[in-house]
Amino acid sequence: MRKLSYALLLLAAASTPVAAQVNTDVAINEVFYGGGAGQDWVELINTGNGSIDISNFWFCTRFGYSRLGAQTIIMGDDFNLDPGEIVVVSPGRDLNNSAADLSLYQTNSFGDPNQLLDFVQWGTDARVGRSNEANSRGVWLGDVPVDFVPTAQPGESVSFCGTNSGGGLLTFSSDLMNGAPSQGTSNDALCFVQEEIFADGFEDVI
Ligand SMILES: [Ca+2]
Ligand SMILES: [Ca+2]
Ligand SMILES: [Ca+2]
Repeated sequence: MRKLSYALLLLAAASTPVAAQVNTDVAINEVFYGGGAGQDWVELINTGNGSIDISNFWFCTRFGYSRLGAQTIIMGDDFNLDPGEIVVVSPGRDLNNSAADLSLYQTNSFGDPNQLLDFVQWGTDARVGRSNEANSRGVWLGDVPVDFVPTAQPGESVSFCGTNSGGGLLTFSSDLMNGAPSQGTSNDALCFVQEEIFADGFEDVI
């Protein structure tokens, strides 16, 4: 009996978790910035294979900061994202309607590029926020001129239609598209329509 208890003790010690690894496969999937205070929203998606607690992740836009866990969930159940799960949250401030950036950080060490997971900039090729960090991190191009998505029309959001996003992967402005919002659901309808247009155009050229 004593031997068994000792063995159980060893087992318990061996299975004690070491430092928790932060899973960072989370991406900015869509941004609606054209509203006023309290109307803008950000859609995030877990692109990885494990669950991710994003409550201590941060947004930064034009050097304004918001911790996700302190924000309102507009669509979705909580800040723990299962693989493929989408959540829509308030950015905690009025995102600029014509030109700004939005960064997703895994900590509040905003000057450290390694903490930056995803980034998007719209409306300007100037540095208005964290484009230097995004460029250093390799998630977005440009140390002035900065890559950027044209300003969306009224009522439109900007949706991610590319393949690699979040978790420190490089995305281009051409991976993003302005159009009808799909708040809380995949961007497939918008992205698919765009692919069809490209396909038709290609056929016409031939
Ligand atoms: Ca959840
Ligand atoms: Ca706004
Ligand atoms: Ca969407």
